[in-house]
Amino acid sequence: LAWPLLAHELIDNLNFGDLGEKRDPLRVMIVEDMASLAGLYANVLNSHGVDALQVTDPARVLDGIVQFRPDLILMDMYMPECNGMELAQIIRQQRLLDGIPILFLSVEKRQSIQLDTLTLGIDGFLTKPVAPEELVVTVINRARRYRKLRSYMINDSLTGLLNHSHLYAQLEYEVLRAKRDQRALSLVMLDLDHFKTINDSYGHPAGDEVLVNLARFLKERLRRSDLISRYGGEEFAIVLPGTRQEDALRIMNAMRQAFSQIEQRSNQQTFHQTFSVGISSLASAEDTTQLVQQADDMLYQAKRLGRNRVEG
Ligand code: GH3
Ligand code: MG
Ligand code: MG
Ligand code: MG
Ligand code: MG
Repeated sequence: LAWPLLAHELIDNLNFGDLGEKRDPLRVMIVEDMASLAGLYANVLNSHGVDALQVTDPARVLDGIVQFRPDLILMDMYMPECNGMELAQIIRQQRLLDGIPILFLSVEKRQSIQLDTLTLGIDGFLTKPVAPEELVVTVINRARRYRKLRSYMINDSLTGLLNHSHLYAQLEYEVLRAKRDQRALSLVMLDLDHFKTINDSYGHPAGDEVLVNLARFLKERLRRSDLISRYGGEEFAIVLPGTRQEDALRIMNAMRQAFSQIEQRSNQQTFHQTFSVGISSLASAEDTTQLVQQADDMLYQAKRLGRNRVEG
C-alpha cells in the first residue's frame, strides 16, 4: 500500500506551527486491526513530524495510552476482537485520560451511526478512504489543541511539575498496575524545612526560586518513568514505580544530602535549603489511601526527629 504524498502548502505550514513540537513531537496512537492500514496512517503522520504508535491489539490500548501519553487517539470503529465504541467508552471512564481526543476512522457512512458515536463522546469522524491531507490537518489541529489544554490541566504553573490532582490519578493507576504485575512501588513525600523563614528573610520571589531549583534538581536526578509533582505549597510527592522501599530510602537520602549542599542565591546573599522526606511502599500498604497516609506519617516523623532526614 502506498499513499501519494501531496505537497500541499497548507500542510507544509502546519509543520512550523510550534517550535516546541520539534523537541517534543505530537504523539498519536493509531488503534487499527489491519496492520497495513495502521502503517499507512503512521507513515503519513510521521512525514509531517508526528510520532505515531500503532496498536493492533485492543487489549494493549489502556496501558499504551498511559505510557505513550498520546495527544490524540485515531481509532478504527470496527475491529474483529473489539467494538471501537466500547473501547472508546472505557477510555472515557478513566479519570487519568480526561478529555483526550478520540477520532474514529471508519468505512461507516451512515449519518445516524456517526451521530450516535458523537453523542457518546467521540470527537470526530473521518470516513475511509480518507484523503491524506484531511487526516494530517484534522489530527494535528486536534492534537495540538489538546496538548495545550492538557498542560493547564495537569501541570503546576510555577515548577512545571505535575499538580496534585493529576499525581493522585496517576498514583491510583500505577498502584493497580504494580499490584497486577506484582511489581514494587514506592511513594515519596518531601517537604522543605523551615521554608517560611526563607520567605521571611529573602522575600517571596527568592522562595519561589528555591521551589523552581528543587523541581529542576528532582527532574535531573530521577528517571523518566518516575512521577514528580508539586503536591502543595512547599511539599512534593514522587511516585517511584518498580522501586522497593530500601532502594527508595537510599536514593532519597543521596538526593537529600546533595541538595542540602547546593548554594542557593538571592541577590547578593547565599544560603542553603534542606528538605525532609517520608517514604512508604506497596510492600506494606494495601491501597493508595494507605500508601499516602504512611508516607505522610513518615514525613511527620522526619520533621519531629529534627528535619533534613529521610524516614520510611
Ligand atoms: P517545616 O520545616 O515544619 O515544614 O516548616 P515550614 O516553615 O517549611 O512550614 P510551614 O508549613 O510553617 O510554612 C510553609 C511555608 O511555605 C509558608 C508559605 O509561605 C511557604 N510557601 C508555600 N507555597 C509557597 C510558594 O508558592 N512560594 C513561596 N515563596 N513560598 C511558599
Ligand atoms: Mg477494521
Ligand atoms: Mg508545615
Ligand atoms: Mg515545610
Ligand atoms: Mg508543608
